[in-house]
Amino acid sequence: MPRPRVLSGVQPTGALHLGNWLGAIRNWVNLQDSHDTFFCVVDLHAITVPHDPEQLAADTRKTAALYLAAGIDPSRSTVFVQSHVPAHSELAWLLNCVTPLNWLERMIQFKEKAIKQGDQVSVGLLDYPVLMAADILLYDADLVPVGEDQKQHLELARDIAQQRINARFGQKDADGEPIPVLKVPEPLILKEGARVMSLTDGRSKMSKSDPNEGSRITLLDPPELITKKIKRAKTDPVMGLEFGNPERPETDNLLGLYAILSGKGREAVAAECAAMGWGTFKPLLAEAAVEALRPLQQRYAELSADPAELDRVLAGGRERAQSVAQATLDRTRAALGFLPVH
Ligand code: AQP
Repeated sequence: MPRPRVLSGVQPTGALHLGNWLGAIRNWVNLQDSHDTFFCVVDLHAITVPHDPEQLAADTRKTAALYLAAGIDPSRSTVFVQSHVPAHSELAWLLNCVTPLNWLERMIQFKEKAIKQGDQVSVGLLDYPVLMAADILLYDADLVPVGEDQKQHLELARDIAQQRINARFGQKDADGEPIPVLKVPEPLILKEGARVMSLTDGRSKMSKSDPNEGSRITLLDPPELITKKIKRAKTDPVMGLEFGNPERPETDNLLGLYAILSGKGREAVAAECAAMGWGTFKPLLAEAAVEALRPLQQRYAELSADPAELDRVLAGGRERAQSVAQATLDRTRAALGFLPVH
């Protein structure tokens, strides 16, 4: 039995933070044992908001290196840069032409991000979910790990594949059974999938694009900076620390981080911190964060010393990704009636 295939990626839109690690990349590491894993740096998505070219190039390398530093193993996973495989852009165009505009206009993430950009909002931002559909569908992914914020986009990818491509352009076999053009992926809801909130507002998620750097701990923050950010993190004046009180989102978030980063788990942490004040708790959390990130930061430093090694990994990943993607693109082109290339 082939192992189920999983595809995921992160945008190189800035420094990766604890949310990206605990909510995404750390879970990918475990999937490598049981799944056929494809992880890409989705740089084409990164230009759907205004960007700086030098920064994009630097962040793309950094993001790829952080995948490896976090434990993604190129001998078990296909690690590549999205724009190195042109089939992403080409399939996105084919899917664009069958996707109703109103499906995109109702995407929540588009509405949220578009409000921030006013008149400057690009067609690319509206089209983001179609490119994401192309990313997933190109690799015949069985499963896509999704957080709450990406569920709507995965649903759209499924609808495009099923209703707009397979139902319209799929053939039937001799028994009248449909032969799908594109594989319809399922969401992979990870039990351990942590949602990490901002250090300055426990009701909004930790995010690369938050203008306040104090709102996030990035994976390459040095120990002193981690300690300083945690010291300044928003808290509340209530004595004793507890999980799950909706009036205390910051407490829930910081305790949750401590439970994961210390490896102690929620039950032990709830007992340990029940009577604690912030002055005792924050240094503990800071130490747990510094220690949890230490091995990753060490591996990152080693990788940075050998840029050619990262280039080799990305070239190998591109080659494998390209061969899978091209087969899907050719199948889709043929189904839509494009003349084969001779
Ligand atoms: N705060 C978070 N908690 C848990 N998971 C998170 N992810 C992001 N923030 C958190 C997960 O990280 C993966 C990659 O995300 P992305 O870079 O594609 O875009 P994003 O979700 O929009 O991440 P950011 O950091 O908020 O970036 P910006 O600010 O650029 O939009 C996804 O699996 C996501 O769920």
